Amino acid sequence: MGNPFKHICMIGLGYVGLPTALLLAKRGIEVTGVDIDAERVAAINSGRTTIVEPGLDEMLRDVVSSAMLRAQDTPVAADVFIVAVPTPITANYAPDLSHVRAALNRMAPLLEIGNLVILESTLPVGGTEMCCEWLADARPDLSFPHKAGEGSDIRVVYCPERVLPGNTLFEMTHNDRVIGGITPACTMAALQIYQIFSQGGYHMTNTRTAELVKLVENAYRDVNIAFANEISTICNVLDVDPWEVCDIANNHPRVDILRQGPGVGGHCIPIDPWFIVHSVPEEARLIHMARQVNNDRPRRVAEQVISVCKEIKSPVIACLGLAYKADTDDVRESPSISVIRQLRKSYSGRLLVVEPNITDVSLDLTEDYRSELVDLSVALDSANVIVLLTDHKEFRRVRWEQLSLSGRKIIDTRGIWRKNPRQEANI
Ligand code: SAJ
Repeated sequence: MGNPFKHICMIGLGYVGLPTALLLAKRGIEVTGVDIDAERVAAINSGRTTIVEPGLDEMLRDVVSSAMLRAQDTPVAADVFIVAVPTPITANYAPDLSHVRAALNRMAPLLEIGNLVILESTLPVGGTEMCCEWLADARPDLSFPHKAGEGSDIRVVYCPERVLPGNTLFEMTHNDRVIGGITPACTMAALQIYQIFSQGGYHMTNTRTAELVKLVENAYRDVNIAFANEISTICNVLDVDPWEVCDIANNHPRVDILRQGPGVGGHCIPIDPWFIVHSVPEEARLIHMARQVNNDRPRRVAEQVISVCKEIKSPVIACLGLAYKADTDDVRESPSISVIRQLRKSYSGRLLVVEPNITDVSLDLTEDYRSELVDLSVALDSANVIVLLTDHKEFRRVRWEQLSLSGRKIIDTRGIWRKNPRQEANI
């Protein structure tokens, strides 16, 4: 039996929606991609991506030229609607579902009996049922599975993405999928969609379990990174090299500590644990504490840089790396920006920034923080304090001899230049 779903409307063409749309289109499914960002829509229709991600450009050119993907700013009627819009947190660390709600409101008038709605945006536990309520309010003429069960007119599923930015296309085709339908019929319908392009396994469950699995995965990573960061602080007090401690401890067959760093960035790990904390604040003590430990890292890095500057007559600081992690241009929630913001509270001298993946930085960074975006060579020539914040490949290639000018201070928050570990300060 062929797949009954011929036309998919993908709402949100960002880090998750665009690659998913491409993989479906590449396998012969007609995809209409929807995004409220007019520039992004125009770029996609002309075969250009707005994201640095291996393999994406090539695949986009391919599916745009074969007309299997078209982007526009409004949803269209389709067999399947996939929602992949951001779910940030509010100023009070509560889940902000406003983009999801807006996306559902825009597509609700287009829904027809037999449609499948898949939510890929990260949701708090209970979020999928809430989405069903919103759809049901907008379309009282249709039945939805949270009330109507197996025989509902519309099927609704939560299927979180779990891909690692930087390796998105590979992980999207090879990672296991968690599919949580409101009913088993919903789950089985979504399975048909993911089987079009995914070669990974499938874990079929209910929506609440799928929602919590996604949050737990990111909270687990956050707690492990917080542990590494706390070990680093402890080592600083005890005058022990934290990298060596973790390297040796990780030789134990049952120890696997992640790496300390300047903090945790990106659009997921610094955000998703708060969804758990918000729903069960009394119980989620460790998860809450890990967030606090990791959020505090940029302040500690900045404090250390300032203390090092006091040992130098005319300090010129170069911060290497703005992106939240290696070899991307993604600066969302980047700890590097927090470090720069903190530095500017007490340092008024020259501040250079090197980010090989970005040619144009925001005005905020250059004006509010009075920083200069420069090439790596300029930073290496002019700075006497080098702060490594992101472990981009361009920085990994720098040789120790290029760094270790006499009197120059080096703060390597990622531990990539460990030729002479004792010269690096711990945080
Ligand atoms: N980091 C460290 N030390 C480490 C590892 C990471 O400080 O040992 C920092 C990174 O530098 C970065 C942040 O943590 O600032 C997050 O980076 P990441 O590579 O750990 O994760 P993301 O945010 O790019 O992607 C995560 C992944 N989640 C897990 O690995 C459990 C990915 O699979 C998810 O799909 C993604 O979040 C998401 O969208 O939820």
